[in-house]
Amino acid sequence: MHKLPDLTYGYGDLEPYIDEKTMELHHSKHHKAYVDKLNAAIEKHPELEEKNLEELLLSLDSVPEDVRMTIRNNGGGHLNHSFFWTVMKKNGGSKPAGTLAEAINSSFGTFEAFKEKFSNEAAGFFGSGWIWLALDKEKKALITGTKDHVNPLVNGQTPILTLDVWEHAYYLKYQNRRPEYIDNWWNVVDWSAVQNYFDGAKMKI
Ligand code: MN3
Repeated sequence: MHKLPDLTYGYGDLEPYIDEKTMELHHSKHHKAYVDKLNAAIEKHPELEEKNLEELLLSLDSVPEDVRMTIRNNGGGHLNHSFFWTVMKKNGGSKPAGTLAEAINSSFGTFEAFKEKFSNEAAGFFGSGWIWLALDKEKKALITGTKDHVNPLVNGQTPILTLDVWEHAYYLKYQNRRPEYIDNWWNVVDWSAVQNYFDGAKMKI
């Protein structure tokens, strides 16, 4: 059984940048629904219980067709949200240091240039999806966007930071002002968590 992970901070701890009500709905309703639907799909095919979430999403071709889209969408939703919660914290923000800062500078020039490019990709992304800072196989940092709940792992990239740009992530507080949500979100990024992912830490799920 897949489980909704606890947050390591309170729903109100990301205020005023991400409001308490949005966090509560996003975690306890949206994310929980993905977990519940994923579990319901797996119950129909108990042999799928042996695979962890990443394995399932990386081998969708071998998942029975009647639950393939359900597992793709809800398994992806579970994986991406579980990751998203871990790259934010109360009193986050500031900027990366050390090897992570070097990788960002190497790919984008400066941290400010990286932030601007990431923000522009996030603001301009059409529809529902995610914007990622990810590493390619040579550990070079890149920015990529994925539709729906696709995770860059399926493209051979390792995610180290993400931003949810589905409307449910910001609409209550920001309505159609997605760029304002993005600008404020930088204040809750947990760069030490991003550094850990850069160093090869695996998310526990
Ligand atoms: Mn979401």
